[in-house]
Amino acid sequence: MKTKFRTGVAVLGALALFATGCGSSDSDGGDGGSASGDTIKVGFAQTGSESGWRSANTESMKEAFSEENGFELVFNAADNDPAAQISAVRSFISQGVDAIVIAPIVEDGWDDVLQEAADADIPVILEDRTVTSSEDLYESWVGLDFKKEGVMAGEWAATEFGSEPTKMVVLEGTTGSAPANDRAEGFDEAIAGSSIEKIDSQTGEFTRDGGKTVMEGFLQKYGVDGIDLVYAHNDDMALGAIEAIEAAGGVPGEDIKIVSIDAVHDGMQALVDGKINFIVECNPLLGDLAAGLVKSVLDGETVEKQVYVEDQSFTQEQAAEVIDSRAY
Ligand code: GZL
Repeated sequence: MKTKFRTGVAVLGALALFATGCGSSDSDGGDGGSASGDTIKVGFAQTGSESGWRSANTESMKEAFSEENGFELVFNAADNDPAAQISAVRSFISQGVDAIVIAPIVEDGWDDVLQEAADADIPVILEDRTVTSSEDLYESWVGLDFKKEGVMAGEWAATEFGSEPTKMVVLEGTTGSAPANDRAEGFDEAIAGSSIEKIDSQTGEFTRDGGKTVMEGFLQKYGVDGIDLVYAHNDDMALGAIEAIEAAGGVPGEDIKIVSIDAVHDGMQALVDGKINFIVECNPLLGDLAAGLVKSVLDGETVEKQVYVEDQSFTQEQAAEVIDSRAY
């Protein structure tokens, strides 16, 4: 049964502070290890390095799980390979780490290794993406509401195109990942009843090259004139689509409008430049919240099962106002 994160605690203030660098690690990351003051050894299983978002997330996690904050971090990036990521978690268990943090590449297939961590009495915190395993198998999850992000993107599209017949192609995120599944679900719900027709949909694996290759295929199949809208599950794929559209002689943002998710700097710059038309943010700066959860769990404190961060969205004008002051 898929666990949907509709309860839990929404934190905007704490993250907003950290996002602007005004926060202090003392309130979440903490100075020094657990209450006992010992260094905390944490295994962090990251997805890989597939996008600008992922780079910002990794940087945030490494800054929060620093030696000065009382941690010894064992870091693994699984190059978007779910089997390799599970092997990394098993390695953390055999190393006897104090806690494990996972950004799960895909939602399924986690029951066995999470049970092995529980049997070894090693608490697991999920950051960013979610899993379909029972929530009894992890202490807490901190991240974003991907379905809501999809709804926000779809509502913009439905408003932008109204009752005008619109042919849309979708650049999907990693197959089987929570953001890909939930962003699709939310967007489809939001455009229900509109005149937007999804004529094609394919994964670009959240990468710029993947988005470019898939968009090149769509353009060969439908032509610039046969596509009105691109819904990209992340900015990196949208940026790849921009390259493909321009190479085909089209004008991105005009001949073919683009709506995307993440709001990383390169995506926001393309929005300012009018090559993307609307972006929903997905804040990657989760490190301090994840570090705070690890310390709370190890100190025997009760933590929320879901801690999710509110999203915002940007038009071209709004992006121009904030792009120079953003933390990523
Ligand atoms: C979302 C995150 C997604 C981003 C992509 O929280 O898991 O993975 O949207 C990233 O850019 O690759």
